[in-house]
Amino acid sequence: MNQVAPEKIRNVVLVGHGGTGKTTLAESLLLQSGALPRMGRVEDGSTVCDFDPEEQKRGQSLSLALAPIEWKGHKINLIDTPGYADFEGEVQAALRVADLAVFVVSAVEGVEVQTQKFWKQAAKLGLPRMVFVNKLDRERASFDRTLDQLRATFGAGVAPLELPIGEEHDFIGVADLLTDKAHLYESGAATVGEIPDEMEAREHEVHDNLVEGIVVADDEQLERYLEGDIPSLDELEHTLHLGVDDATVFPVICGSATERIAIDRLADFICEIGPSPLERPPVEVTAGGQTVEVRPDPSGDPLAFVFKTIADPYVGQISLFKVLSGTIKTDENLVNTRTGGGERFHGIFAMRGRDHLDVPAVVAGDIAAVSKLTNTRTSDALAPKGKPVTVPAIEQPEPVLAFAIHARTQADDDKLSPALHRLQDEDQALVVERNDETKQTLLKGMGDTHLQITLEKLERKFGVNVDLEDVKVPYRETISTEADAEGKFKKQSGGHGQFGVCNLKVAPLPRGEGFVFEDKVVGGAIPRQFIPAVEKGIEETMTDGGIYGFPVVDVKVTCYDGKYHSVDSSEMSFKMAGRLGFKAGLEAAGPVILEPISLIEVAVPNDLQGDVMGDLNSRRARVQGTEVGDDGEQVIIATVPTSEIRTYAIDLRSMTSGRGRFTTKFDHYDVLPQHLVRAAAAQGGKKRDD
Ligand SMILES: Nc1nc2c(ncn2[C@@H]2O[C@H](COP(=O)(O)OP(=O)(O)OP(=O)(O)O)[C@@H](O)[C@H]2O)c(=O)[nH]1
Ligand SMILES: [Mg+2]
Repeated sequence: MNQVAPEKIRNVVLVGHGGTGKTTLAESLLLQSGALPRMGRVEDGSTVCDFDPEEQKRGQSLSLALAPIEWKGHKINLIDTPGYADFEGEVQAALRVADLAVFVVSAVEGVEVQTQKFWKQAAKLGLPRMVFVNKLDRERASFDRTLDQLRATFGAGVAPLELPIGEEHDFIGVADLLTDKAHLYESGAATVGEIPDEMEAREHEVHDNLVEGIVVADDEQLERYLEGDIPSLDELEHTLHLGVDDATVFPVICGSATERIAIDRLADFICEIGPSPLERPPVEVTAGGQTVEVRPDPSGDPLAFVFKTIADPYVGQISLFKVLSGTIKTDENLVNTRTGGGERFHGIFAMRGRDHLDVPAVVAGDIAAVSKLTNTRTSDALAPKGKPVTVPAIEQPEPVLAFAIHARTQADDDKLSPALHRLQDEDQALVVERNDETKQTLLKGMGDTHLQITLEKLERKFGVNVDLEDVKVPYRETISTEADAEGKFKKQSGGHGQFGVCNLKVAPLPRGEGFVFEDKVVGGAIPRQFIPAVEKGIEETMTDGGIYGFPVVDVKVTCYDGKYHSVDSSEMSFKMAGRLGFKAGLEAAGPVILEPISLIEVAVPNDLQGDVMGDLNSRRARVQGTEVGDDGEQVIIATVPTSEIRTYAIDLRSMTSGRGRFTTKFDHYDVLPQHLVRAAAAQGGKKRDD
């Protein structure tokens, strides 16, 4: 792969809803640029970018993939991304290192949910955007309908640069609205000619709209235009280029990835109107407590930012990085600014799908890969010794779904934790948590597909088999009334016996007050040194579990009397007496189960508010109120039992076809309604005949 100067680099992320044709478009661009002998197909798993077995099996992308191409003296670093909601983390990473986002939209389905979400994320980063309307060869494809949706969803900046010639089976090419020329295609090869007569009127009308749309971005040009002096093609392209750069103009072009129509034009537009890394605002990093700006200067201090980590079963760890400054050569020695540890760039290479293409060096603004860094992970920065800088980490979406996993065999268990670490290295959206209270290992992620694939990778890449369990609810228990109880521990069957008796009063405490122990023993009924043992026995029982087997909370225990034996009493006997007395006290004081209650905020479009509210009510939720969200959607705020929302991520997605999102956090504990006690108690493992 040839090295080019930063001004000739284009870092382009292909982004959009699942199935719009991003991977196929990357494939088509690779073929068009001569990087491939023939086109692979998603359906048979033969594309460059979907190289993971899980991707091939499903016919969908699951993680970002690189596909660099050389085009007319430029290097276009294509970054293919997954469109499915579970893999948003991958899109976030790609958006961080791209300089241009090409939104792939299907001319059949139009603007879909994920496309809108990713657009907002790109807008938040101020990233230049353009749209490729794909699948115009398909039945029911409509460019006009799609363009209307684009304008309605993304606003006035949407500027069509082309019109399709023909549609559905008759789709044969595009009309360029700037040059007024027709580009007709046969197996990817274009012939340029005049606009077909039947299109001329429409083409001229849209051409004029486009020119107007462009000149408004430049006062001098607008003035001349109003005086009838039409700017030249170069001037228009330059103004368009500026509008794209500052993310105010969003060009729309069109084609078909599978029919290879207008793919060359996409590559041309990327090079001609897309920004190079030099045209993007400098990256803000922190150095010595100061915020400093870093520009992609090839002669500057080397600075690499790792945006993706791959756990390759053969090569080991591969780190994908963007050079933010300087030039990085093979065998470069840099320092990981998070760990302070040295890292040597043994062999750097360009990654195209799973293939490694040797590169001698990587200049500022470019993207490449390196294997076997010892202790570097995604979002780490590497800089020269003594020049520590911190680059803002890639934001990761909060996990919304948890699976509880259990290693199938001891052998699996031995391998489980290191394997999970490796998977977390390559998948920032995956969270592994050990819940000491429910004694479960939880895998947390963005959805059921995300977690299912994690399990498949555990097995395929690391040979670890696990079984799924229900995620246990961290119930607690407490008491509802006061009661007196006696704990008697007596073992006097020859030899050193055990004897201890304590009399306890148990009483409920307000929620959240925990545990209070009161010593009201008088007259040495229990020798002073044994009273802490009573308290200890009670505390152990509270941790180990009460009547239902759940941790006990919010209880006051008063020890007010007891009996002891001068020989047989010991700390042990009074600890046991404390345990027994406390258990009996709980039993007599109206034990109740406390269930965790979460605070949930659900953001949904107005038209779905009723359904979502109704569904929340059916989950025993208490709606606190609603407010209007940042994007004008309705945000429902409610408290809801945590047990009722264990699969809410899946349920909300199907209820709202992916248009809803939610966040939750623990809020408080509340008494579990009686009719649910039996089911909950089954989890605690202790039955009580209520
Ligand atoms: N007719 C037609 N089909 C297309 C075109 N582009 C892609 N497809 C088909 O659309 C389906 C999805 O294509 P992909 O390339 O996997 O789409 P994607 O956007 O990468 O999907 P995700 O990876 O799931 O986000 C495949 O069956 C492709 O063959 C096109 O221009 N015309
Ligand atoms: Mg794909």
